[in-house]
Amino acid sequence: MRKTTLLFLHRPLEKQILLAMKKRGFGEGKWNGVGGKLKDGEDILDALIREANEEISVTLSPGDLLHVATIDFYFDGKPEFNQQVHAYLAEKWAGEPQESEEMRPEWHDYESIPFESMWIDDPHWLPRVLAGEKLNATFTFDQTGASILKMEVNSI
Ligand code: 6OG
Repeated sequence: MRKTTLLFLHRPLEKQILLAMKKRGFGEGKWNGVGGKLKDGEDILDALIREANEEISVTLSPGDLLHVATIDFYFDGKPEFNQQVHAYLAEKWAGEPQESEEMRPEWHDYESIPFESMWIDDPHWLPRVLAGEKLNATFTFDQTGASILKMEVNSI
């Protein structure tokens, strides 16, 4: 399955997470972390560091990226959308997050994450990783991603 990356910057002491509004492409109109597909020859950390720089202009060191979840997403009847998302958190970075053509970043309190404008899987795993858990999960969506047909979320 195709691998993609997903990274959330956060400030654990202030209990704030940086979400970015996706302005185009897959997931347009949704708040999410930053990330995307791996380019030829890249590993997951290379791709995450590149995407964070392209999408919100921040610089990250590999040692500051904490792997928090591996999530297999299946779309019923749309296998071309299937992807294995490698999700990370970072609480250290260089630079101030900036808007790009693809993403508009904004800080949100953990208590008021706008789940109604996010992928519908997010409430099932994001609060758990923010609370310190590491997870393996599988979600099966309908063709459009509007409803979850099956899910499994396990602590590792
Ligand atoms: P590009 O197509 O922009 O990469 N992604 C998902 N994130 C969440 N929270 N839920 C999902 O449920 C997702 N499916 C994909 C991974 C897509 C970006 O969107 C994430 C990538 O960061 C279905 O290159």
